[in-house]
This record gives sequence, structure tokens and C-alpha cells, in this order.
Amino acid sequence: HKDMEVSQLKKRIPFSVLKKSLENAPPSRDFIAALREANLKTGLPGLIAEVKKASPSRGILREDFDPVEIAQAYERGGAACLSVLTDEKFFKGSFENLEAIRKAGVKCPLLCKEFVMDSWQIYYARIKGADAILLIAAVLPDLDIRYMVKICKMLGLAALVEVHDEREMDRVLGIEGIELIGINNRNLETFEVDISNTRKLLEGERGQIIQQKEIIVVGESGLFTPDDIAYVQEAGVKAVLVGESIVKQSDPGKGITG
Ligand code: IGP
Repeated sequence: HKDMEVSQLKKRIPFSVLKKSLENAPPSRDFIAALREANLKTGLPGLIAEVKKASPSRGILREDFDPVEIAQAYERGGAACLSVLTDEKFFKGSFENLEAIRKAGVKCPLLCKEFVMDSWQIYYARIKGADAILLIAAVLPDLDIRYMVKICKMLGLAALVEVHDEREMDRVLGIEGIELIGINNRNLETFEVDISNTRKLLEGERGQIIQQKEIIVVGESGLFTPDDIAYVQEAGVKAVLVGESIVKQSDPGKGITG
């Protein structure tokens, strides 16, 4: 993962310019509050609906992919927040998509879905309209997560810290200031999906620590049916991240309620 090509780093804007643009950036939206509110209001996990054109395991998900149309449909359908893939290499996303969705007047808070390796990317995401950013424990040492979480706070961004096994969960639970943890049901190396992973990582003491710290857990990947949602809710998640099953619907907004 460490050698992963990070395309926007090649065309890096100098830090001084980034910081100047930050001064003019509109305020961010509260991603975590939107999830809590949706959960309280509906009694169901708050939905983060993902704007995703393609994935390494499934190829192109939608031929007529229009990021702004999909984002607007999700919002109409009642999504609490949106996730926008910006990674180009594996997911055919872009920062232009993120910016276009923000500029189109979508009000849901936006998660920038990127492989963050360098804090520069966090500043860049904020300027392009992100309200939250993904930090993947599998590719970041604890020290980097600690540091990046602080940068997110300073920039007014929520950090969604993603784990996929017990070891990563324990590492992340040891870090101060974590408010949002994503449990990925997809193994990033084999692409295998198993939604019981969410349940496994929330059992026993880990679940108790999460409750004490009032951390919001997001169930991620491989969720297709209302039964799947009920299953991860039962395990303790207050939010879910759903991509494939809704992006493929002829009306992605209807896909949310249907
Ligand atoms: C969405 P799905 O199976 O509903 O399309 O999954 C989301 O969880 C998935 O896209 C994802 C992801 C990631 C993508 C989770 N973690 C990290 C890229 C990088």
C-alpha cells in the first residue's frame, strides 16, 4: 500500500497556496451530528450513501455515471451524509466530482474517500469541499493517525478511521480523540465480504469501550438488504456506508428506501 501511487501528490499545490485558499473556504458541515440526528430521528443507522463509479472487485458499476445526479438523488432519498470516491486509479473517482457535488448545492455533509498517506491530502480535500475524511488503519501507523486526527479537528473535518480486524480496532481504540470508527466488512487484500465482521469487532470489551467513549461506529461494505442493515444495527452500529447496492439502482434515491 505504501507505494500506492497518489495521483494528486504529483500535481501538488504548494502548502502556502493551500493555506491561503483555506482562509476563503466556506465553513464545513457537521458530519457526525448529521449521522446522530438521522439515527435518533429514524431509529435506523444513519446512511452514508456512496457516489462510486467503479471498484477493483466489481469493475464499472454504472455506465451512465453522473456524480452530481447521483448525489442529488441520494439526498432526495433521505441519505444523512454522502461518501464521494476521489481515488482515480482504483475507483475512477476524482476531486472534481467532490467539488462539483459541493458546488451543485448538495447539503448533506461529504466524506472524501481517498487513500490518505500524507496530511497534505487532508488540506486539499477540505478546499475541494469535504466535511470528513477517511483514514485507513491498515495503511497508516498509529503516529500518523494521531497526527492526522488533530489536523482534521483543526480544519473542522470529521475523521472516519477504518479498521477491518481486531488488531486494527485495538490500535485505534488506544488513540485519543477518535469519534468515528468504520468497520470494513471487505478484506482489502482478498476483496472477500463478510458482514459478520462488524459483529465480531463489536463483541465484548471492545463494544463496551466504544460505548463508554461514545464513539459512533459505521458498518461498511457488502450491505444490500434491509436484513443486512438490521444485522449490523443489532451489532451496535449507529451508521452504515452503502455503495454498490444503491449506486446501481435505476433511481439511486429510491434505492435507499426500497
Ligand atoms: C461501500 P459497498 O460494498 O456498499 O459498495 O461498499 C464502501 O464501504 C466501500 O466502497 C469502501 C471503500 C473503503 C472503498 C469501504 N472502505 C476504502 C475504498 C477505500
